[in-house]
Amino acid sequence: MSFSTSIRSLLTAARVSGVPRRLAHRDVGVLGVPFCKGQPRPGVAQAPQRLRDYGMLKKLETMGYRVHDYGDLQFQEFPDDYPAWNIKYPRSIGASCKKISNVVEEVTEKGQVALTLGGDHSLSIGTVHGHAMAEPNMCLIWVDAHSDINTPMASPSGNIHGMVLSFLAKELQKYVPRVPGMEWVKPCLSTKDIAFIGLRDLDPAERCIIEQYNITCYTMHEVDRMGIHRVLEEALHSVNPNLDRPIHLSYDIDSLDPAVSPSTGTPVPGGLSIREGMYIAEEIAATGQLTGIDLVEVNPELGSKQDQELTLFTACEIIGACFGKRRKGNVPEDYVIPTPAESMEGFTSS
Ligand SMILES: [Mn+2]
Repeated sequence: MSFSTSIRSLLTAARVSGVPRRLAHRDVGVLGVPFCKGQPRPGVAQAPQRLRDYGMLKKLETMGYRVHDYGDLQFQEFPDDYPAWNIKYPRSIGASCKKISNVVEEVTEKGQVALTLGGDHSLSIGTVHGHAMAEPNMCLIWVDAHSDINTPMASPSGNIHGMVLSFLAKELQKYVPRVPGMEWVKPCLSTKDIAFIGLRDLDPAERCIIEQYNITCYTMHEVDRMGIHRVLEEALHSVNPNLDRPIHLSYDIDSLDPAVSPSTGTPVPGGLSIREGMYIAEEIAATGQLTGIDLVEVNPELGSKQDQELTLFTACEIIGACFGKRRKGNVPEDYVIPTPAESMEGFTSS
């Protein structure tokens, strides 16, 4: 049986049976991370509260989940957090990510799906680390316009949100200096456990790393050439061929086209359509293995009011799909089509 036949039949079975293993617990642990120091633009720290106000967690409750909201994490201030090499705010980000890692590990061990609302993408050093501590066999799907795998020495900007994966991948440690604040990070992933989808803006070192370490990578070029369904089949096959590994989905809102998610710090044209973005979430949800989700880089203070609303709307649609909301419709387990006779019960004629 060829790989595509086997992964295709596994995916078909998953789509039909529908009830995700971990999602069957119906418990979601939500963590707000109002953090923005991994990149230069203020506003991204307001996203967790704005997403709550927009109704994201209510939506999950309506879908039948028990939502445990752990609120927004509070972070220690480091007044003298000067750069190490060119890396900006290493101590603040290091201490925050350590805290995030501990919370995500705890939430995962409780059997809850950890949903982390950012904040900028630097927080994923913490979420991926914590998830991997609880689920060592985990794999990672990184949906983003950028690959965020720059090494500190190669990064042109010094912003940690573009270096996340170099801190986490075991094979890349020879490129990573000792950074104050980051000493606690245990590289917990192999480059072969990572799959990228949606990339379209890569620095030279990032492209080199992806090629040298043969990292599974579907840029927008491959999405255009192959179609999103084949991209998902192949991406899942390469990191999770038997669909038996826990999945961490790190969803950067800038993976989507700025037409549907304009309020983000580093928008890049030519991104995923909302349909492709939803398809990715639906397919990964259907595997039943999705146990950790990050939603990052929503910046509700950028753009017009309409841009901001649209970005929040898009984010809520994507997260709904991650938790099993299907465009073909969802039927609750004990649902019965109502008949006129039953519908009359409760009405009294006077
Ligand atoms: Mn990113």
